[in-house]
Formats: sequence, C-alpha cells, structure tokens
Amino acid sequence: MLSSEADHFVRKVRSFDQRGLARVLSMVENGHPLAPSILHSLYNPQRSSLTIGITGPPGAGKSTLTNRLISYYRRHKNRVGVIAVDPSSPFSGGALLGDRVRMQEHASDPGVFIRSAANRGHLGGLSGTTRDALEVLAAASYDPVLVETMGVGQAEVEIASLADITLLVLVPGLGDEVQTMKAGIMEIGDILVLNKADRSGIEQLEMSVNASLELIPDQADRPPVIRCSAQTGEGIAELTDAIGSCTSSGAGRKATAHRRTALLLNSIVREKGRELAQKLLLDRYGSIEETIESILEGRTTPYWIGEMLSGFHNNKRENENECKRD
Ligand SMILES: Nc1nc2c(ncn2[C@@H]2O[C@H](COP(=O)(O)OP(=O)(O)O)[C@@H](O)[C@H]2O)c(=O)[nH]1
Ligand SMILES: [Mg+2]
Repeated sequence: MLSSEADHFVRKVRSFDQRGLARVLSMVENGHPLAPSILHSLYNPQRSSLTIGITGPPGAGKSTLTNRLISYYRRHKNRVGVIAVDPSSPFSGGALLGDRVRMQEHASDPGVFIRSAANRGHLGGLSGTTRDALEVLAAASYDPVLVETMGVGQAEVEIASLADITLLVLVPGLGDEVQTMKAGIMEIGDILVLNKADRSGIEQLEMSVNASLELIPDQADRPPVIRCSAQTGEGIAELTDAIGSCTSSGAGRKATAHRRTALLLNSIVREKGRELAQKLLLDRYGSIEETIESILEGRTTPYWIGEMLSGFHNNKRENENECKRD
C-alpha cells in the first residue's frame, strides 16, 4: 500500500521532524490522497504511547488540567502532544488572556507539540480527523498525547472515547450541566476527575458522583474518582498515578491494545458505512434534496430506503412506486 512518496512522510513522522509532522497532520486533516497510506504504515496497535482524552463541561478546568499534565509529563522527560478540539482552549489560541500566557510556556518548549483541531476536519468529520491526528502524534512517539474536547456534544464524546483513557472532569456548582453529564458519567470516564477541590461544594459533588457509580453493579468496573485542583496542583500526583495504573501491567497493556483496536475499527466501519450508504443513496436518487422530494411525493419512505441500503432490495428501479404499503 505504501508508495515511496508516502514513505517519505512516514520517515519524517518517525524522525522527530516537527515540520514534517505538521505537514502530515495537515494532509490527514485535509483528506490528502496519501493520508490513508501514511496512516496505514504508522499504525501500531501495541504502541506504547498513551492517548488521554480530557472531557467535561465548559469551565470545568480542562485546559488548566491539560497544562498541569503537560508540566508533569515534561518533568518526567516525556515528549507531550496536545490536540485541542475546544475552540475556546488557550491551546487553540482562544480563551482568557491569563490562561493563554501561562500556557505559552509550553508553546515554546520543543518537547511539546500542540495542534489545534478546533476549526478543522469538516471533510472527514471532526472526530475522524482528530482520531487520525491522535494516531499520528502517538506514532511520532509523543507520550502521552492529550486531547482536550468540549465534552458537551456527541462528536466530542466520540473523540474522548477514541482515546486510550478518558478523564471526565466535573466541578462543584455546575448544577444542571453536571446533571446532564450524569448519564455520561457511567459511559465516558475511565477516571472521574473532581476538579476545583479548592472550592466549596466538592464533598457534595463527590457524594452525588459516588451515588451514580453505585448503579454499576460490579465494584471493579467503577472508575476511580480523583479529587484535584488544577489550579493549585493538589491531587495531580494521585491523578497521574491512576492514569499510570490503567496500563502499567502486562494485562493492562494488552487490554489497552485490544480496546484501542476495537474503538478504531468501530469508528472506521461507522464512517465508511455512512459514506457507502450515502453513495448508494446518491446513485439512486441523485441528491439528498431529490430523495426528500421523492419521500414527500409519496414515492418512497425513509424505511424503504433503509432496506434498500441494507441490500434487501435490488438497487435497480424495478418498480416506480416503492410505496405500496399493503
Ligand atoms: N478555583 C479553581 N479554579 C480553577 C481550577 N481549574 C481551573 N480553574 C479556573 O476555571 C476557569 C476555567 O478553566 P479552563 O481550564 O479554561 O476550563 P475549560 O473550559 O474546561 O477548559 C479558569 O478561570 C481557570 O483558571 C481549580 O482547580 N480551582
Ligand atoms: Mg478549555
């Protein structure tokens, strides 16, 4: 599958060439024809680089926590990759001036590679391109690769679920927003981070989070709950310990490799399934608008189309009126 041209870019990614890496990320984001070959060649399910999704409601402290984690892993001599999907993140060039200045210290550190995905990826979809950018940074030996998302919409949740480990950041006093994250608490977070522990209301938050977790019958399946303050640094060591213990054992590594393979495969099957279905639809009806017209005029229904896409109907126009419902 690998052309010599693609091979050139693969070598750039593997040789710590930051400009080459940036170029490859742009190719992936813009759907360059060489991108699939490059991704194919770089992919290694057993890679040791860990990808960490950081999600949670706006204002929870995800950017501040990301900043803390960068500092922590840099102190341990790791090269750290950051993908900021949140457009308001200082890592994407947005947000509060004070935060931005604090995070600039990392921007000039050659051991930190920061990529904003905030306004990209409209072609393959935000989650698809972010997913692939994550693999590229991991293949470039950034370890960990941190992905800050907004954590409020489906796309962001999906991105978080593509990371090896997801931190769901919750804070006291977010009221309704924490309530709406409740359902997600069960599904999203591998580690629940109760941030702003320096604020009042942290006990209350911990009690309500623990109450939600009791709904998970097997105690071993409940994610760890870590209190911290991204602002003061309190609890960050406990958090990084929890992250480390997810994958430090041989069994943990094996489970991580299995999980990341399953998630990536699932994501690609879904993406390609959508593309294929759309192609079949356009082949038959010409455009989405024409499809809608056909439905409105009573010639077909979305359900018939669904069956057609599953291959249960012949993809030829054998009868003009698909809508005989008796
Ligand atoms: N008191 C307190 N404030 C924090 C903490 N973490 C973040 N903040 C503040 O909360 C605000 C939102 O933080 P930010 O990291 O931008 O949140 P994000 O929207 O989730 O990325 C900023 O003003 C931070 O300085 C914390 O642990 N304690
Ligand atoms: Mg942010």
